[in-house]
Amino acid sequence: SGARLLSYGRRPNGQQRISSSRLTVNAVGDIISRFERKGFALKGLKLFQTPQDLAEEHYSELKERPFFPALVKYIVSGPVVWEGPGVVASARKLIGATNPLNAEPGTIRGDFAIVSGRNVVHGSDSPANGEREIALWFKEGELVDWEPTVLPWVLE
Ligand code: YYY
Ligand code: MG
Repeated sequence: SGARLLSYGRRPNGQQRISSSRLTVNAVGDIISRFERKGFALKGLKLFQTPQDLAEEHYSELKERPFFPALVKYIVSGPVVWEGPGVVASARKLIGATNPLNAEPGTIRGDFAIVSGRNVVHGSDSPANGEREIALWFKEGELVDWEPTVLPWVLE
């Protein structure tokens, strides 16, 4: 459940986690690099065939929308978890607007996508939703408890 994962690992004050999924694009390394070079810590990554019920639960708040069935089919590849201060808002800036035609060049969707239905990456929209999604995609012990050695040079 969410509560179990919320207490997993050591998170200094001010740190948040975001779940970012969809790895099926020919730019996985490039996309992961963008979060790494910003300074966020990679805490989890899985590549597997996403069960339909997991995809439906992940996007449950969108189930009445016309694009829901297509979206559920598109979420096929597995989650990534990033940790750092302000990571939710910051990652959503790195990711760019939902519609890639409105996403600025330099953002992931601005650089790698054209249509909303293939906008390459997901990003949780709040810290609480990040934790909800992480609990859906990962079991206890599947996130890695580590800190980058450069952390003192990234965070004061
Ligand atoms: O958080 P974000 O991914 O930017 O957008 P949401 O409004 O949460 O929608 C989730 C997902 O649904 C979006 O990334 C693509 C898809 N979608 C779509 O295919 N067509 C739309 N008009 C709106 C969203
Ligand atoms: Mg969203």
